[in-house]
Amino acid sequence: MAAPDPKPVTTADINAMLSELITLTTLEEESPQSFKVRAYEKAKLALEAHSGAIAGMSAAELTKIDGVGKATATKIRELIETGSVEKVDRLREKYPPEFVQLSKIPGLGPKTLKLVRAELGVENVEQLKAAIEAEQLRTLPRMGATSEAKIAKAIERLGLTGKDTRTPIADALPLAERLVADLEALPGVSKVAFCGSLRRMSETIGDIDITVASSKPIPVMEAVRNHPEAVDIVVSGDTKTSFLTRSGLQVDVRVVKSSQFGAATLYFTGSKAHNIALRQRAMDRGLLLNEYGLMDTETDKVVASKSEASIYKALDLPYIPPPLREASGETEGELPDLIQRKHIKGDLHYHTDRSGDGRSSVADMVAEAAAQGYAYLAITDHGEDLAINGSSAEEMLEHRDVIAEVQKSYPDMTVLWGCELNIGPDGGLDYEDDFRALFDYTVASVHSHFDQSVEEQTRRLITAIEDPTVNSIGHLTGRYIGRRPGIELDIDKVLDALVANDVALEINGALQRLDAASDVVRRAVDREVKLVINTDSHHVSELGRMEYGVLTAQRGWAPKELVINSWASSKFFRWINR
Ligand code: DGT
Ligand code: CA
Ligand code: CA
Ligand code: ZN
Repeated sequence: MAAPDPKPVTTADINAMLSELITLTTLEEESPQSFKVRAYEKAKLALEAHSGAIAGMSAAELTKIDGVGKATATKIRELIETGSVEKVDRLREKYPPEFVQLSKIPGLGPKTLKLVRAELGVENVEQLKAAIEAEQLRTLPRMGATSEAKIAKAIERLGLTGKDTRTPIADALPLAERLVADLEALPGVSKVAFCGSLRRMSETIGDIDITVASSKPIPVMEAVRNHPEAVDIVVSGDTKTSFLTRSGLQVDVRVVKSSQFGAATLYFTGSKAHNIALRQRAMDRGLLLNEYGLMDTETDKVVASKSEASIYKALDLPYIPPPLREASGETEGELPDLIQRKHIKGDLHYHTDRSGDGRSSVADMVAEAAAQGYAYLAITDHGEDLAINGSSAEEMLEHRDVIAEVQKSYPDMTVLWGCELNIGPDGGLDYEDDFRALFDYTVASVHSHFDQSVEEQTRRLITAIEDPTVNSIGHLTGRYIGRRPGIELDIDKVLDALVANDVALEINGALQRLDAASDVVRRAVDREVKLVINTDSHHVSELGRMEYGVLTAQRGWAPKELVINSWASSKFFRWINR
């Protein structure tokens, strides 16, 4: 195969470059608040909010975008023209991936990190753990036994230990989607799917598994080895290649015949325990199930292999969606009438640029929701107590008029004037009670005070749930998967309060959050807690999160009937006005 032309640089590549530049510059400047870091961050947000094709723009055109400075524009052009950015390459050498990983540990800021490296020679997690064990961290200036213990706990919670390092789904899924698209574009490839824990919507991913259907595996393997994400080849054979990405994430790509694609995707999606249950079921029927197909053991004849659905059918099972394949009852007895993306009739946690962190206008956000075919929408900009991002009562009243004006253009979609209320440290909420009661719809969420005790946090949540102006609880724990642990709660007590007060529990579809988590959703379903699946969009590009929210709901076995934003308008409005 001839050397492929250099791949054109996409918006996703530019975004990835800027993210990396921000991470590396934070280390270099020893502060996330440094002028340079803030300039790159500002530019990244501005480019995300920009609708035009960035890759075709000149440096001069780029700097015309509000927020994009000359330094960023030059680097973007450098990436487009040469395929790399010299400054990034230089910083990468100074801060290898293993070292960058250390900067993700809460409590270990760039200044401390520099000190730990210079004084103790720590370059990676293993060495950091050794230094903690030897009680060396506490000897550094501004450090002590308490901060040392805090960092030790953070390492444990993030699972950042050598080979056990798991990647948050928010980092793995976009990469997998890009790889799948690139492989689909290869000649001779008929189907591509990512499988494994990622397809089952696990919160963290050990490695990415991709299955390709093609009758010509050799050139597919060559293309995989030459892929720009493949910085290190682990193994490569005729039908399987494993490589590492720059961040150290492993990707396994396997090529199978088109006729065996169903059996292969079923096998590599797992889970292992689900596979074992299916294989046992096959044996009970005189059949053999493996990654090539479902076979009759007497005649060796293939019973099913082309599609997953045909295999489940031959095993007398309904099609089991991937998020349920965890051997937690899905092959025994009835499945619920699961919520699906097509059932969703509205988004009920949705920001505009009225919020300090919102990046699209009311008109644009509403237009994008209408394009989804939604019947209703709740605009829930931040309440007044969220420093810098919130709005005063007066601003909210003006906002109501703006929303009412935009509403006129969308007769088929009801746009609600809502609010995302902050749950204070004691469970108190934004605004006066009377004012709060004016909103058409509210979602109340925790945004601060993450280190109270379980008892305090539980009380805090229940106080908010009992407030008569609260319709739903947003992102229950406030976690960022793999980055920030959420608040700790007595989940049973919180779920009981949700039922008693008829308040809905949000499943937030942002990949960093996926909060409430699927195991909490399943416990909520057992108690018939009402659920609501939202995107928490802050920009018109974020509405696709609804799919991830739905998959998380499925992983929690959520039936359609409990999901309030799958209800017809009449039923939904009766519920919020009850
Ligand atoms: P991960 O990568 O740790 O997040 O989790 P998975 O589930 O993606 O696991 P992985 O990548 O080791 O293997 C992918 C799938 O392949 C797994 O979900 C089920 C299947 N598989 C792997 N090893 C075995 C095995 O020993 N027995 C069976 N029945 N299936 C296996
Ligand atoms: Ca995997
Ligand atoms: Ca694997
Ligand atoms: Zn929000």
